[in-house]
Amino acid sequence: MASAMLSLASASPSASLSLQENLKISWKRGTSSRINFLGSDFSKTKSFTRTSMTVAVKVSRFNDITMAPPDPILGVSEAFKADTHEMKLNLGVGAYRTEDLQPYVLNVVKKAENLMLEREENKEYLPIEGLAAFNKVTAELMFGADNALIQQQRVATVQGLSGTGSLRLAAALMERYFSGAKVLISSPTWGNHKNIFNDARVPWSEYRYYDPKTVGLDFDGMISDIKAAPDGSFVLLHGCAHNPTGIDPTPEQWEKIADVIQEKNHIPFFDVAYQGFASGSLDEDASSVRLFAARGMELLVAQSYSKNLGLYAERIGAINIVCASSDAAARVKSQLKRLARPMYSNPPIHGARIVSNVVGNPELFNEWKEEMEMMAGRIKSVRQKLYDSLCAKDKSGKDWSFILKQIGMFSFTGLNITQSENMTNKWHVYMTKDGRISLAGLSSAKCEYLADAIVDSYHNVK
Ligand code: KET
Repeated sequence: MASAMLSLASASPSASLSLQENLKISWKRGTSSRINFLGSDFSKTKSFTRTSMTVAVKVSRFNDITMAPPDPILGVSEAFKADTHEMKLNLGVGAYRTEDLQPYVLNVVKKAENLMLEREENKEYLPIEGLAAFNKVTAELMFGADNALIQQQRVATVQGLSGTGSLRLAAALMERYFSGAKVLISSPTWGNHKNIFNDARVPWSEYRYYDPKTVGLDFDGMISDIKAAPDGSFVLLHGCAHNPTGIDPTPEQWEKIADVIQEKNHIPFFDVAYQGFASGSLDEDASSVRLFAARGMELLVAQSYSKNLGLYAERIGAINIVCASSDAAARVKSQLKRLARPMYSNPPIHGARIVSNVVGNPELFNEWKEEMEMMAGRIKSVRQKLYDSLCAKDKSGKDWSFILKQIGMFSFTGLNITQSENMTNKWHVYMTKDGRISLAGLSSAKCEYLADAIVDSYHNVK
């Protein structure tokens, strides 16, 4: 912190005033710089009469830095923690909770960690591209172990700092090698996408996705916006369980999206943060990516194990870039490593070992699938119960069936900002301001309370 020794006269609002007068003015004006004399506050000094001396004035070099706003998603959890109301409910961040609303560590994760302890594995640095066993199983999980792409070594896979870090690394590659190309992102999308591309200096624009009238997909809008984009743009697609809407294209619609992307020579970029969480099946949730890959298209896929293995804080995921040849894949991988090295050097090992132990071990893999079905099933059951409660409580005839049509962790309620604020201020239900609620943070016991809050906010707040 900057601490400049200044003569009092030069630091004073007016050099002709006495020290005490100067101090009074300075306190009244509420100046933020604290004036210290030999380490003690002037405010605590009772009698001080000498007028000429040198004092230390702390002048921050960071004075021009303004306070950043809280994060629209992670900031919600901070506000929730500060609330002491007994009915408070955190439906902000997409993180799975048990029926008792407690965080959940999967049994397969505990087993994988026990294996790691038994093997007394070391903590040496990983290579820049991450743990080889992890990269192998993660690409297999995404594309299918028997996919020819893998045998042909056409996938450049690099372990990333979960989904976010993997997206960010790909964005850095786009900025370096596709200068000027823009990325199309859905409207709406996960709040962090725009930040990621902004920080990487990749230009973006939006394509239509959500239609508030039908509370469904604006498929025609989406297709025409993708068509209208300059040839060779990147198109960011949510592989499954679109965040925040919970609305995914049908398999037929995916085919048409792939047609347009191919016609336009665009590059599809999948963000897959919820594999297994949409349908309960890992393969089914990878089908959009596999459909594009089967057409021989070059594409990018960012993966995350935050949700499906509950490894939120381990920061484990990957970026996969499918290339037309193994040669291109090797070069792309080398450049991803080159970008990663000065950014974070190499990735953490703990989560990578957990994933490779679970996905690479048939017994644990099957157990994982069962646990994932259990988690996805719990979310489906609270979704149904919330819908039933809304229908029972709301006598206005409003159709709430869109809640049942949405999939994944979230429900996009259609509540506007003021209504969402009412949910929090009056009902202590914490959620993002776009009207999204995380059903993964809801218990059956709280469905009725939540339905009361939604009905009140929807009908009594404009
Ligand atoms: N993509 C999407 C679509 C996404 O929803 C998230 C996280 C991520 C990537 C990145 O997750 P990571 O933990 O970096 O692998 N979404 C939840 C948490 C967050 O905002 O960070 C959320 O929307 O609540």
